[in-house]
Amino acid sequence: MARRSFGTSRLGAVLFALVALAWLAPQAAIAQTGEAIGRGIVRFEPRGFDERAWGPSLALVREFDAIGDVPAGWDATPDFGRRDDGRFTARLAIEPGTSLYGTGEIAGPLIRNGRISECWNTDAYGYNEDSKSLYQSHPWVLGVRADGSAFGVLADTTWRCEINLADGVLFASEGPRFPVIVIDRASPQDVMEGLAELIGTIDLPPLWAIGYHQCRYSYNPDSRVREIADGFRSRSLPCDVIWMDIDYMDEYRIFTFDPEQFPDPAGLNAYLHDNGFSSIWMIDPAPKREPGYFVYDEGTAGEHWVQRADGSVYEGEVWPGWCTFPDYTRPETREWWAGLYKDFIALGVDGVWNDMNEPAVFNVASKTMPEDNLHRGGGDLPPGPHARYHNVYGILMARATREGILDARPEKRPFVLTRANYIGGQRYAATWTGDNAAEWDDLEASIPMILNLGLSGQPFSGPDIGGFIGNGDAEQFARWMGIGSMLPFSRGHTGKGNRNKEPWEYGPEVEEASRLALERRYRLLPYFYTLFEEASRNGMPVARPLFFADPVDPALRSEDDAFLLGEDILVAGSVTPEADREVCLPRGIWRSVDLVGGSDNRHLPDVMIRGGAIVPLGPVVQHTRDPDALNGKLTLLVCFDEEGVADGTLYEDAGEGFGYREGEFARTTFTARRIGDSVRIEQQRTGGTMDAPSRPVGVRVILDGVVFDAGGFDREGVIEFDLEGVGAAR
Ligand code: NBV
Repeated sequence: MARRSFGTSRLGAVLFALVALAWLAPQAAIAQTGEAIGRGIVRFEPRGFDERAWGPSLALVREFDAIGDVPAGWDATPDFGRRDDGRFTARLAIEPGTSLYGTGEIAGPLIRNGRISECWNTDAYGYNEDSKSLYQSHPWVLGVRADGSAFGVLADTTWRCEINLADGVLFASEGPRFPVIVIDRASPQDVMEGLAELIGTIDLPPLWAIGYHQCRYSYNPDSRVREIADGFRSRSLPCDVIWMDIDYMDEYRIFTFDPEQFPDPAGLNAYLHDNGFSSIWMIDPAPKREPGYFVYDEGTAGEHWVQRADGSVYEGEVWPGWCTFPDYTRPETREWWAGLYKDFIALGVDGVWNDMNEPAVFNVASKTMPEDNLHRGGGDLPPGPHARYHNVYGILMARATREGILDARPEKRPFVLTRANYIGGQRYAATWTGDNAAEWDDLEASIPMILNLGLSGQPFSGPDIGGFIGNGDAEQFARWMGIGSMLPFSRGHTGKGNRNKEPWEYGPEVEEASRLALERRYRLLPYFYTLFEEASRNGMPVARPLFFADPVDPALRSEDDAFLLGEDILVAGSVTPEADREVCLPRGIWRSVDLVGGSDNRHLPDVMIRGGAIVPLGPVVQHTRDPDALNGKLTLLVCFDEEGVADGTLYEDAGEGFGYREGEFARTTFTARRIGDSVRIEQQRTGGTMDAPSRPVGVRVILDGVVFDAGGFDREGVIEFDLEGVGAAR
């Protein structure tokens, strides 16, 4: 096993636990009531919970009515209480052998037993595993018992909330008494589906958003953006998106463009589109306080700003200097904010990046606005102090942004990336793990961070590949590309003043490793897209922990140097300066596959397929605007189980737009059987009304150490061939 300095120190966990136990100290008990709101889902309320003052849940996708009493024999019942420090608590005891996960965006190891974190959205520049709060809040814990059955606990509060896993699961929240929802089901997967029933899922992203993204703080002027785009194409490095960070703005005024450096944003977007790229542009929440600047003037006229406790407009310092902050709890303000995107999107902007929306404020110790600032609410949301609405500032902003993009361009799927968010926020935006550093520890943390976000309802996330802070080195960068290209959101990014971190900047060896890494991603695109579609239906993470393959195997519970993509692909690479690694594999057959050649490249992780799986592969394309991304040759990668059987699924649609909601998609199930040397694969349409694209079909069979390639098939009926007849590819 790779040595890990970022999260497995036993001593650290024990110390944490001791401190945590001290905090658990005397607690006054509060009685509770519970009611079933779904299959294996019970909502508990502490006595004295004030439903009317509470308002609607911002986590849940809708209100849930009771469907019955707490089921007989239910024992996942929390105890409510009040701690000495005044915080209301809810605590669920756990059985020995229970492993805890989730808690949202958190650095450190995958397994969270013994850890304490706090839901309080924080601009956590340069965080590490001791940082108790990062940018997002997910008051949610997934527990997996020794027998593989699982439960999940959601503290349905937006207030600052400690998650203390020193002794069972304890939530300790500021603010009023809060309800808790417990899911108790047969497996972690089943609990994830339950969570999706409660908090919803992602909307299916456009295909281009699943490609590789290239960013830096900042590519400016616009000629540099073109140069980067050309750099990818001239070197045949696949890439779908180029990002514009804050320096495109006119002195950091949101919804404006620097007249010297970005005089023609529409022209720049057209150039990117012509070259197969999409463009994403940053929008921060806080406009400059400057009479005459249209965003400030409109917001002032509409009374859209967050107020101080005394009712005056709150002002705080951010990039443009003194700024005002939209009060996204107000429906009128969200509508106004959404409307600002109309002209912006009309310039050919494909996606929006919301940063700094914790909200981050400069030159104050709290790094955010005063907790007694006033949000006026509206609609169902009651007025309340910032302490109540702080953790949902980001989700409300992302929601309004998404609605704005959709209004401006109703025929396309919106893409929003947000830094701050709240549980349920995957409904509106994807995310990245903020300002990490170009350190090995941070590369290592990338995997468990993405896995725990996935286990908290956010399947679309990734780290800054190459590290935001500092330079790192070539070896580390290449490894990060290898791992990062396999994570759900795959974007290279780095901070101002750092060395250039485009894949070609480290010399030919790293460029070649990066090319192979990116080609792997594009080859796996049909599989990734199928997984995203699944996530959009049932909330299953795209990147999953190894214990999903066998929740009963205790050896898999802490494995976080490797991860699964869906059920069928396992990615295991070294995340330390040492090239060797020892990963604990789930039982059954797992075979290494060479997706694009060069699988022995020492920088790249091992990619394995599960025995019993068929994984759909596409051709390597440079970007998803290439028609071959949807129509090019489909290769069925087949790895038989012990019985000589394998199956898999492929989801296809237009890659854009909403036709899929009316059935314009094709879901195909492939079932393969090997008898002696002969292979027979049945293709069966199992969903959708769209004609399956008439792409040529090939089959690659992975046997123990031998690979067979067969081709010339089409999308209909049965595929049959003889292994002897096609011969071994290698
Ligand atoms: O907009 C600049 C950066 C951005 O590149 C980064 O990804 C964000 O996390 N932003 C933070 C603000 C300044 C960071 C020092």
